[in-house]
Amino acid sequence: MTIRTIATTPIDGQEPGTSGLRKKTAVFSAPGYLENYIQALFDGIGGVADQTLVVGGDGRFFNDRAIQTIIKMAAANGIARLIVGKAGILSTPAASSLIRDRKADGGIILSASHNPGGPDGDFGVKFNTANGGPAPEKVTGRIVAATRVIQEYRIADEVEIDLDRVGEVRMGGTAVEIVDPVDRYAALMETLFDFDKIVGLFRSGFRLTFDAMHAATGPYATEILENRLGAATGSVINGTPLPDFGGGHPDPNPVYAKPLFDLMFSADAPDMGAASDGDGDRNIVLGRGLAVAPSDSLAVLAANAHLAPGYKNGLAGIARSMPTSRAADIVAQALGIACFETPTGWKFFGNLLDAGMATICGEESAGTGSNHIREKDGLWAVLLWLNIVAERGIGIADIVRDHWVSHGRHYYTRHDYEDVDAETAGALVAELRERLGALAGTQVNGLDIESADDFAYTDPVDGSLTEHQGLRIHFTGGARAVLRLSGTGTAGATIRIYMELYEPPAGDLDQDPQMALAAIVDAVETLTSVRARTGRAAPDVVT
Ligand code: G16
Repeated sequence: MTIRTIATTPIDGQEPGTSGLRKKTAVFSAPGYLENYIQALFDGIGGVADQTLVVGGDGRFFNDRAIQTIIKMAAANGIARLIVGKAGILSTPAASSLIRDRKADGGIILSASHNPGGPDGDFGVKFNTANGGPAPEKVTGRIVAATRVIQEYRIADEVEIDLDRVGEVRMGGTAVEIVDPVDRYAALMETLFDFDKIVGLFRSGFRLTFDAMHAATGPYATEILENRLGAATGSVINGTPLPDFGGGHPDPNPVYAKPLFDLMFSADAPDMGAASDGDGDRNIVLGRGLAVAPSDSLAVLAANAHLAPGYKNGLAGIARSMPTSRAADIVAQALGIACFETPTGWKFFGNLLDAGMATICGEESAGTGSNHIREKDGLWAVLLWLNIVAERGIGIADIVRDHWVSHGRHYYTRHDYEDVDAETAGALVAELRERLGALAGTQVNGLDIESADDFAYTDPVDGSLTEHQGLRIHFTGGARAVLRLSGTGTAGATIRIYMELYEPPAGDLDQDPQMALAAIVDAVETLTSVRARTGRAAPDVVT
């Protein structure tokens, strides 16, 4: 094997955000960009000689070429073994599971998640550690440091590997193993859920539409839902992964999964609708005429998890990201277990899961998962919902309403202002941060502010401190607003404003969330002038 050592210089801005390094595809595919980052990644983790890494991506445009480059670079850097998803495709949950099962030293996941793909879309690279979870900040910090001093990268001068052929080939001293991940993942799901019970549900005529959005989950969903569980053929739609996701935006929210939402609110709605995102870690679940808010989904799943065999002994604890509604806290309180509040980013759940302090985790951004892996898992959430429906014998909407009746309802909404000029967004946040200290005890639009702060998190396991994770404004009576900048966008800045209001069980549980939260929305506008400053009449996305 001939190894070429190519001289290079640092490239600005190779800094991972909430979930890996995400950039426009054109940036990632420019000569040397991916190579620089991959070499810095290898250097940052102390080299890959004699290691085993898992590699795969969500199948988006440039996925295949990027994997060929990574294989040649890993071989040139002396790696012992690469475990690569067939056709270069691995859903993020499957990658996490593979890293753990095969006791790999880590994995490289190529995905920009829910962001659109294609030559004009986005691309991303994420590094996961040996526990199967996203690298913690101390690891990404070392990778960033390596990007700033890189002087050369190493790449093997070899022919490309046939990624479609399952089996093992060699590149110099490196074993390159191409695996089909679907069976292994399906087998893991069979250990957690009562497949017979769910088969019975489908036999009784239960109808499901699962929108795989032409992304990574399609093959797993078809195998598990249709082939193993007996959902009617055609229950999985858009099941073939495509490099441009069929021209769609693989984000399962009301804007980008509109056809599914329309179906579930139509007269011919099936019993359950669900969708996952580009790399299969996010999910949305809908009943007839009801989209389950992701924060509610976490709470309902946690409250009912004991109905599934994998969780029959109960939960050790629940964890949610700070902007996620506090519906899960009420469940934890009722169950007598802890509820942890972490910054946004699945990486912050890793330590809690590893330490056995939390069993189920979730986020408002349509992510839920458990200690079976170290990533959120879209299909897992759908299967847990199915298992719960099969056990309880009532529909999704009834389960959610029943939950509100016993625990109260957290009205919740997130307003996103996308592609905002980065300076404008930064100034808006900085000014509000400056004023936080003076807000407590004041009134805005007739609402009393009880406290306001800038969220900081001390990891209870390793004691690490993460600051500036979102500005919180608590109103008297328990309502709150949170404002932060997204760490996953690739164009300008995205301002996210999260608002919630708790209605106790005896209160009015059937309001439209936007109506219920209108006063908080107005108060945030008064405090920030976000619409005027961004020049928008309304948010771009409302969840
Ligand atoms: C990633 C993270 C999540 C986070 C989400 C949104 O998800 O893993 O923890 O909630 O981004 O982050 P932000 O608000 O910073 O844009 P994914 O599915 O994009 O990998």
